[in-house]
Amino acid sequence: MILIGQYDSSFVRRVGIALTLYEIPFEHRPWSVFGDAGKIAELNPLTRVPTLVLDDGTVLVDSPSMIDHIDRMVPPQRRMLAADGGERTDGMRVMALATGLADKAVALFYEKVLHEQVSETWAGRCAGQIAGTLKVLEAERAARRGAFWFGDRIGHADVAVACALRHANDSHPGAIDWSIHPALAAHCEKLEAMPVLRAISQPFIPPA
Ligand SMILES: N[C@@H](CCC(=O)N[C@@H](CS)C(=O)NCC(=O)O)C(=O)O
Repeated sequence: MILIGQYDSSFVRRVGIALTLYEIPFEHRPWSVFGDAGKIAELNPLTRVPTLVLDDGTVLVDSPSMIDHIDRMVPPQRRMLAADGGERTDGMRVMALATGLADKAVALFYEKVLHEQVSETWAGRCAGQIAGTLKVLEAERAARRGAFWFGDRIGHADVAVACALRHANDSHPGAIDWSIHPALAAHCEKLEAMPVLRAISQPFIPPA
């Protein structure tokens, strides 16, 4: 299995973290969506990362389908998402809030660096969507007393939130006011201190 993309992408990072926690061997190719666009496009017409090449040559092109695939490679008791019921729905919902926030942080970054004239309408909309999602995630994490979002075991939702917020914070320095998001600050600090998050990590590199 080959995971393509740099770990400063929250989407690539969360897949790399899940593969590592599941002890699934994989090759990592830290290709850039800009510098290595041609090589990525040969595998993934969307020219995006993560791109995951499975052992049979199948190419997966977004992180939710990768997480779904690798979950099915491990026994049910090791999976980082409840098998069914309300906790599965909640896990999917928190993951979607986190990855949706990450989508908006990426969109805002591209707006700022790739357009000669930044659309203040679009930039303000993205910033508002990020702020609104942070508020919801903060309230939810504050209401949960467990070591992790859904109890005492790390799950995909925990990782998705930590990766999304690390990327948003690094790509938009100062944009997250941690003083008004103390539960998320504690969550991220705890996750980022884990050996797997320290290993699957890379400082943010803006497109050249
Ligand atoms: N929904 C996708 C989002 C992937 C994504 O937006 N990746 C960014 C890097 S963080 C990318 O490839 N951007 C290049 C582009 O969109 O052209 C996922 O979950 O994998």
